[in-house]
Amino acid sequence: MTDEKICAIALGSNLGDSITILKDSLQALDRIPGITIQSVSSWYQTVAVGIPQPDYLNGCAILEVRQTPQELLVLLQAIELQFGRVRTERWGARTLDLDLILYSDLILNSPELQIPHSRMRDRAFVLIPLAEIAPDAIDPVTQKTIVQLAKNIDRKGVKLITNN
Ligand code: PH2
Ligand code: MG
Ligand code: MG
Repeated sequence: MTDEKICAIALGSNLGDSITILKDSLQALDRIPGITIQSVSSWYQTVAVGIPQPDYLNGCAILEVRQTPQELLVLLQAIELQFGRVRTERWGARTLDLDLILYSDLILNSPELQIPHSRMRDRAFVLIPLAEIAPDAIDPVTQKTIVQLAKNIDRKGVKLITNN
């Protein structure tokens, strides 16, 4: 464990009762010692990027954590499994996807974990919810804020479903 760090995660689901799964997974995260949820975005219905599959529900959350990025990755994967995630094809439909997007100002490129998330800058379904709750967070790679990154993104296919 380290000192407390602020990080951002992206949540997604396109199988099962997605809204319940997403909300329950946040509760499960908040119950873990060393993790405190600071804020949660609205939920968005988003057209699937990549292979054809049902629309997703996506959102983002800001966490305060004592865990290292590697410890956090293990915990996020355990919660994915707890909510019925089955790993079949890459980018395929899933009950729950929890991706670590930002971890303080860390840049990490290891085989199992890339921070910031390598595709976050192209993904409206990450940037739009993240811009709601962390507009001024800085991407340590480009030094741009989330709002600046979100400005250039195509918003088509991302529809607001629920405000929190
Ligand atoms: N996740 C993927 C692949 N494609 N598309 C949307 N709209 N939302 C996602 O969360 C998503 C996706 C793989 O993680
Ligand atoms: Mg993932
Ligand atoms: Mg993902």
